[in-house]
Formats: sequence, structure tokens, C-alpha cells
Amino acid sequence: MYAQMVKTDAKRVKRPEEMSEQERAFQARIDRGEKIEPKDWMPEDYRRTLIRQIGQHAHSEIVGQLPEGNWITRAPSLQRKAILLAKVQDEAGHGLYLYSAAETLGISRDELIAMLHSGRMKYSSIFNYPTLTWADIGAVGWLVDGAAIMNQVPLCRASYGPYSRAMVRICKEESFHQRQGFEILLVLSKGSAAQRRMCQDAIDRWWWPSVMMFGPNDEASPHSAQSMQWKIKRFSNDDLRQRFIDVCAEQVKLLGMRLPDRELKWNEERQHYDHGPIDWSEFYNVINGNGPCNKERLAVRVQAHEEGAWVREAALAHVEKKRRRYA
Ligand code: FAQ
Repeated sequence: MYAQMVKTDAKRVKRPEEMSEQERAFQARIDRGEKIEPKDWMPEDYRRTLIRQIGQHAHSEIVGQLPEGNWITRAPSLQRKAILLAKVQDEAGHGLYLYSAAETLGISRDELIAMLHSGRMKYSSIFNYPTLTWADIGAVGWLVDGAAIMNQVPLCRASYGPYSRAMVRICKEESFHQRQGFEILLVLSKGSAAQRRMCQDAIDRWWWPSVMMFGPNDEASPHSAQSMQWKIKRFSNDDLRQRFIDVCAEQVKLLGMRLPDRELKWNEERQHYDHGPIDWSEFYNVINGNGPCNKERLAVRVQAHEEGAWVREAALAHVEKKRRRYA
């Protein structure tokens, strides 16, 4: 069901002698650190790789509203409700910047959304997990937004201009999201025994799915080599994952909680935390459509799109009326 339609064939990186003159000139621009802009010549696979990544990213922001949106009416205070509402609205904004960036590559938002709804394009695995308690909203902010920032700050330097510029604002907002999540957990961690249990339980459930957000191990990542050569990705999946683990292993101490990994241990020689094995069968199960909430998430998006059809039709009718009036 989740076979990717925007296929890119980039498993093997071309050597300079295998490139056309145009491709060599393009790679030289990338190597010099120049930004590629929409009207510049680009290899077809570069364009398709960006549509795949930016499209998946946009879909993730939009689907990513659902787990937290679920808690807006149940936030424990008016202030918490206002903050959560603003955060969820920010995610909608991120989706819009990213759909706009993808559109500069010659694909429409309608086409991208149709591919999401028919299962031909992915969104992040993480949004297929349920938010069971209020502490989950803290864990999503701390861990999910935290992982998102770790992955996205380097994207501010991605070689494609519209994508890199969209990421600057997104990262500023994500960093506020990460802090608000941590603060929710900090309050719970200083609360009653039941609140502390709730806090630990949310961390236990969100930790491994957050670690998986960075994608497969480097040797199992078909797109990384080419995306790094094109400077779309600036660091590998495993490098970013390791940085995330190192940061969280320290931050969790401030909460007086623990990460659910018995093998987590500082390695003096590597200057990094060692960690336990990742259950990749769970990751592939989720990205193949069989996670706890995949069907529900997609059904909600499709329903929202269908129920919003009248708004799109009314907007188009308004434009048409104005066009006729001023023709
Ligand atoms: N989920 O060869 P690679 C957020 C797929 S935004 C699902 O390593 P690549 C904000 C991948 O597409 C979170 N699929 O691929 C927020 C490929 O499939 P394909 C989203 C995944 O592209 C917070 C296959 O596996 N962020 O959280 C995942 O070089 C809170 C092989 O993988 C972005 O999209 C996954 N986790 O590297 C919102 C950032 N990982 O196409 C609301 C931009 C991998 O062959 C609330 N994207 N796959 O069928 C990226 O940086 C990259 O696309 C990666 C994957 C690193 C995600």
C-alpha cells in the first residue's frame, strides 16, 4: 500500500566521468556551496529526490497535527490549551511552507495530497503512535520535536534554496515546541507519584519511535549517499540519531526519569552514549502501513479533505466571479 510513487533511483552515486557535462557543472555548483534555485537546471533525480523528501516532510507536519490536536480540548488549563493550540497551528504553517517549496519543483499541492491520501507517499513513522495521556503531549514536544530539530537544523543549509529558507523559520518554531514539551514533563516530574508515573510511562512509549524517526541505519538507507553528495542531507541518519541520543541522555537526568534502554551508557573512548539495539522490524512495519494508528490517521486526513471541499469550491467560485466582474 505504501509503495512510493515518487521513486528516485539514487542508490549508487555517479562518478564524475559518468556524469554529463551539465551534471558535472551542477555538482560543481553544489560543491562550491551555491544554492540551487527553481529556474536553474537540475538533474531529474535531484528534482524527484526533493519532491519525495519535501513532500514527505510536508505531509508529516500536517498528519503530525493529529496526535496533539487530540488533546486540545483536554489540556489541563486554559494556558496549556492556548499553548497547544498555537503549537498545532504552527505545524499547519510548516506544512504550508513546505508544500509551497515543493511546488517550486513543478508539482502541485493537489497532486502531493492525492499521493498522501492514496498511500503513494509517506509521512513520518512517528505520527502513527497514539497519545494516551497528557504526559504524551510533553513527550511529543521534548522527544518528537527534539528529534525533528536535530534532523532539520542541518536542512537550513540544504542545497535547494526554497527548502533551506523554509527550514529557517520552521526550526525557530520547533525549538519553542521542544521547550514547551520539556516543561510539561518537568512539571509532571515534580508532581504526585501518579504524575511521575505518567511522565515515565510516556517517555517509555515515545523513546524508541523517536529514535527511529531518523530513518534506517546508514548501510540500509538507499537514498543517503546521493542526498549527501547533493548536500540535501548534510549528516547521515546514524550521526543525527547519535547526537539526539547524547542530548536526551543528559536532559532526562534533569527530569529525574530514565530512558527505557538498559544498554545506554557513556562511552569515554567514543565520547558518545552507547545504546541498545533498535527494533527495525517495528519501524518497517509502521512505514508499511501497519503501525498502531496508520489507518486512523489517513482516514481522518481524507475525511477532513473531503469535508473541506466546499471551502475550496467557494474560494474558486469567488475568484471566478471577480475575474468576470473585472474582465
Ligand atoms: N518515517 O534512504 P532513507 C516533525 C523512509 S517532521 C517514514 O534514509 P531519506 C515535526 C524514506 O522515505 C518529521 N518513512 O531516506 C513535527 C525512504 O522511503 P522511500 C518529518 C521514513 O529520505 C513534530 C526509506 O525509508 N521530518 O516531526 C522514515 O534519505 C511534532 C529509506 O530511508 C522530515 O521529513 C520515517 N521516520 O532519509 C510535527 C525531515 N525514515 O522513499 C508535528 C526531512 C525513512 O524509499 C508534531 N526528511 N523513511 O519509499 C529527511 O530528513 C529524510 O527524508 C529522512 C529519511 C531522514 C526522514
